[in-house]
Amino acid sequence: MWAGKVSGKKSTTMSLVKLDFIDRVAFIEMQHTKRLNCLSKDLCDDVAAAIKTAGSCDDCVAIVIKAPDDAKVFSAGHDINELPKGTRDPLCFNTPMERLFQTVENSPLPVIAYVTGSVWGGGCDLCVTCDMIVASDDSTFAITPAKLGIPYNISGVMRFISALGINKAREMFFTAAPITAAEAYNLRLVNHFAPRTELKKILNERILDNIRKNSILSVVCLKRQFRVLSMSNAKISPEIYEALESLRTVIYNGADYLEGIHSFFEKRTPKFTGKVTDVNRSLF
Ligand code: YXS
Repeated sequence: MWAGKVSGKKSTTMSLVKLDFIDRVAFIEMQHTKRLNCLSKDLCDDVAAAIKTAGSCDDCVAIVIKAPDDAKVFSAGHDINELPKGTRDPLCFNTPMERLFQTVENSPLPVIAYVTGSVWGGGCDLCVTCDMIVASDDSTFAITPAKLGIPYNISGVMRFISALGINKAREMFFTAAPITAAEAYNLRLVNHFAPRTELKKILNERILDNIRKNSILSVVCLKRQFRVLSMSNAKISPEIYEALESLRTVIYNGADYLEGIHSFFEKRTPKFTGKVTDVNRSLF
């Protein structure tokens, strides 16, 4: 966990993240590449600390989260090693990955995902949580709970519905299949995509240079408005919320959840045995 303070605008390296300030923009590079930037507690905490540091610098106007420019994988998603082995909600409010998403949402500054390579599961949700995404044309995006028998959480599903529209969100969740950067652009999930050699130029010319010229007070106010308004139609009663959570409890206590995790590490195709009748129909 990095506890240092950024003095001036020099770059700073925490254990798994490098924080550079370039022309009033904070670049947070996830450097846990030997673990494919999977969102372990340590990586989530370091990225969140860097976001908070950037948000507390009086002349920073935007934050970019990135992997190394030559990364094959932007993020392999939640660290599967750290998923609870049943009986505990893997994606509840105060888990490190969810706390990272809350930090992105609550940062006063626009947070941009600069994606190079494939993005999986929680890594995809991190991008969707960001305010904008620019991606290399060889990037792909996949949300993967169904592949691992995981019950995704309500706020995460809401984010995808809000970003993609409900039918494409359903397709991504039900199939767990990656979509290309071009498809994500056509769905308006990705703001801009380009070959890796041109992506930094696009990021600066289409987004950062303009934000640098604008009033940061107005931008901060707009970010808060977008956050609140994008979730404003998510009205569910406490009873419905509790029914959905009961359904999730059945799933992460079920056989498929552990099978999904074990099969991943045993490098084999999962043999899911769950049946629709395992789910108490009265929950619907
Ligand atoms: O065998 P070793 O020890 O070298 O380790 C392998 C992988 O086990 C490991 N690794 C991971 N470890 C923990 N959590 C992960 N998410 C994870 N992903 C990979 O990294 C080492 C190298 O992986 P390998 O050999 O598969 O590399 P590759 O280049 O052949 O393939 C790269 C990927 C990313 C396509 C492949 O590693 C992969 O499919 N990873 C899992 C992607 C995924 O399904 N992520 C979802 C995690 S769960 C999550 O995010 C949410 C909770 S949810 O599922 O609900 O969305």
